[in-house]
Amino acid sequence: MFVRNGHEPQTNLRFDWTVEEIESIYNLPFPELVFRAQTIHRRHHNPEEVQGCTLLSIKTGGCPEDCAYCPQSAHYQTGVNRHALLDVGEALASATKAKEQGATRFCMGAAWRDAPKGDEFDSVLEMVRGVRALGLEACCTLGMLTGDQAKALAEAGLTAYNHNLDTSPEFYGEIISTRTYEERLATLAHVRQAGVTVCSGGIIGMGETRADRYGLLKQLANQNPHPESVPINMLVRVTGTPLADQPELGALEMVRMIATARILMPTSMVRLSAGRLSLSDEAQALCFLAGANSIFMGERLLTTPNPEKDRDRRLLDNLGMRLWA
Ligand code: SAM
Ligand code: DTB
Ligand code: SF4
Repeated sequence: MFVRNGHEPQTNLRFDWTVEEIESIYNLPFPELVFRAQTIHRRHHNPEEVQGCTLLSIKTGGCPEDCAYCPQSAHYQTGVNRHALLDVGEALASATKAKEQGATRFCMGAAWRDAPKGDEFDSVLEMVRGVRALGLEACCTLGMLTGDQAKALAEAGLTAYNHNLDTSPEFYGEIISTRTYEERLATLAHVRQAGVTVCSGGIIGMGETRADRYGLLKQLANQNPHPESVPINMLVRVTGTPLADQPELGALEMVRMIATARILMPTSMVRLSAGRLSLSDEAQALCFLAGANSIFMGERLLTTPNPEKDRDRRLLDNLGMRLWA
């Protein structure tokens, strides 16, 4: 009945949203916003199901970039346990466990500025082939990619590449100084050209204004095609990072962000990503009503905690919802 995973042909969609239009959607009266988002959601997705994804940090910490939110940046003292690239066997054991727990997508993250050349990259290709052989979707996030690296990942069978724009072009410089917005966009173009689906989203709660959230959504929604996958993260405030003391953003802001993303990008997967530990069951239910159709499962995201599997099972049971089988 539904074409899953943002693979529906993107016809009759718009790629020319203005900031004013996005602002007027984002600020609709809450019942109207959620109703519109849910109406669009039901046209393209099964509202009873969410996709379960599992993350694995295949290379942790010591990253040369200075992303102000990130526990893995070498610029900040966060106490993260650094480790070099995992063995292929370890990564695949973790993917096997993720599958047993109901995940259908396995995402491998590495704290690199850009994907390496040589043996390490070959190991990542091997991991991708192994994850695909388990029957799972494979996603990687390895930093910036060249066109050739994107092609090699495509040949290994990679389903999606995650590379977030994080925030608006205007606010970006407050958060990251070691690479530019244009470099991020260039990597996304390489991924697209290689025929790998694009996973790109951002983070809210970093001290940005609502206008910055509209700006991020405009960047994402005016790509043609839209990113097939749009992760919306709520900042996980990590001690030692410059954003550790940011005031907590209310959950309703997350719901507005998700609903607006759903309205602008009807066929994409909208992923309720980091930050679920700070959301109540009721807030997460509102996120699903607003069109979120994926969660990260398992007790750990990359380096920070995530709800335990029993809590998620109870949540979905209580809502009469289920994971993709
Ligand atoms: N190093 C690669 C890169 O930045 O492209 C891949 C790994 S990086 C950790 C993946 C994404 O995680 C970032 O783009 C960011 O959006 C998200 N992220 C990192 N730390 C976060 C935090 N504390 N809270 C929410 N999201 C976070
Ligand atoms: C995304 O947008 N969120 C995930 C995934 N893509 C790679 C990562 C969230 C990381 C949260 C901080 C951590 O656990 O280190
Ligand atoms: Fe490095 Fe990625 Fe963290 Fe930025 S978000 S510091 S690039 S691991």
